[in-house]
Amino acid sequence: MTVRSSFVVVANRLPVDEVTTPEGRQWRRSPGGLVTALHPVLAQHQGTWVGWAGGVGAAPEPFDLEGIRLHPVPLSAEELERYYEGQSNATIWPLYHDAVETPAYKRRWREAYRLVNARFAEASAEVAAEGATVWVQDYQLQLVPAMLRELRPDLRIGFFLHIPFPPIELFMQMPLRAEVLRGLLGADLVGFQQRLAAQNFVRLARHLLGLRYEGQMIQVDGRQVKAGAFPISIDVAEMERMGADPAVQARAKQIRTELGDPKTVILGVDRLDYTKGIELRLKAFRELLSDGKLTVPDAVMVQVATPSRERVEHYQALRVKVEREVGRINGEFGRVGVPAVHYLHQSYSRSELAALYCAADVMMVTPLRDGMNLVAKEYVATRADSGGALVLSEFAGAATELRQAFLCNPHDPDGVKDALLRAVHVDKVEARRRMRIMQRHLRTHDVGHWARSFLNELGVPETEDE
Ligand code: GDG
Repeated sequence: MTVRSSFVVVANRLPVDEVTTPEGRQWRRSPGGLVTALHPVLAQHQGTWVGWAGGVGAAPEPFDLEGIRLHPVPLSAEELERYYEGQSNATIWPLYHDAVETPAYKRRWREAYRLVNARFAEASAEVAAEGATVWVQDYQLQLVPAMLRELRPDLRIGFFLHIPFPPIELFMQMPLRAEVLRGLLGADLVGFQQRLAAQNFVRLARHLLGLRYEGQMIQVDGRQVKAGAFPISIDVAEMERMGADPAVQARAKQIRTELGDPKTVILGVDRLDYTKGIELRLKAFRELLSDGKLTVPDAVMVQVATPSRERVEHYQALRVKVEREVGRINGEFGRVGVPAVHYLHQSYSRSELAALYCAADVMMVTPLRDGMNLVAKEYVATRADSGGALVLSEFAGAATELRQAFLCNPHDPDGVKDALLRAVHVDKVEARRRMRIMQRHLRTHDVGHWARSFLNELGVPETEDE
């Protein structure tokens, strides 16, 4: 029998990984801010999470894990290629990130997107109790709110977009534009990372569908749809704990030793994605070495580039470009046993990441466009010593909040070089002052605060934290 919940989260992925243990294959809760934030609400309402479990073909039966009901939605290999890699990650992702790579438009991708979104809507309709609240997440599922409302007009529906929402001129390129907009307008509340994105959305509603709006409230078929900004955050307490953990600190020290005890460790941590500005960061470092403003081995760079979307063409091309640049820098400025850039195309544990954050004098977060960028927030929260300096792109959502970072325009190479140099040479007292202000901000703006603000606005009663 299907269990019905009064609170349902719908996201492309379920927050679990299948792992092999001595007792056989088992599900384990995957780490991540979203599930941490939503866990208390889900647990309190005997909530259900609807999403893809990974793997293709038939989906596993619904199951319970740590007080949450998980309801897997199946994807075939072809759907994975067309709905996920195609429409989601080769059409919508680049388009919504200012088309920093050219979006590709394919009819069969759109058809698969529609079909898979309908499947998610049906699964959500099945598990939601009468009058339940359903919170749909992100760009892979933009058609779900309207499809779900059609099936279940009794539900309260929220939607949150984790990536930027583009200006009208860009959005208008998309062949599926009216359907996507109508899809989103199926929600009662549509949340964005930034105020500007919410404004883009309400203006688009008027431009494309002729809808009237006042402030951030849009009139649709006699209903009111509210748009708003809800900047996402991280589990600050957890990052602070890790930063203060003696084992993490010892590992940070060891990392510095392994790097040859340089004066300055410069760090980048990103999914290997063309929106993250990895190449331009490497170029800035190379030019500073070649100008003689930085020298190896006094300064070294560590770039963690976590493998991501490896079957999508732009990602394959990016990997080639980044690795060529790393090779060029090391060829020119490295010595035997002393590379200038330590490039790691691997995935690390949370505690190893925390140790890297603690080991870094300068953290470079230079996306060309980013909804928020959690790495920037994680770096700040982890620095129990209030040491380190953050170089941050103005085009990351995080720049709205982390004003004391060394902000730069990633499209201007001289600006990036200048911000990096200022961060390298900043006076310790000044660096600490900046760090402390940002840390104070994060303590009151963690991911729990994000979830509560959104759910309050949607009209869900306040829940106690676990
Ligand atoms: C999207 C939006 C928005 C990275 N490497 C490893 C690893 N990570 C973790 C980081 C961080 C997360 O992945 C990346 O989050 P970001 O926010 O930086 O970027 P996206 O993946 O693009 O996320 C973004 C976010 O959604 C939330 O709304 O901020 O703008 O694009 O938490 O620490 N984690 C582990 N090993 C790694 O090697 N364990």
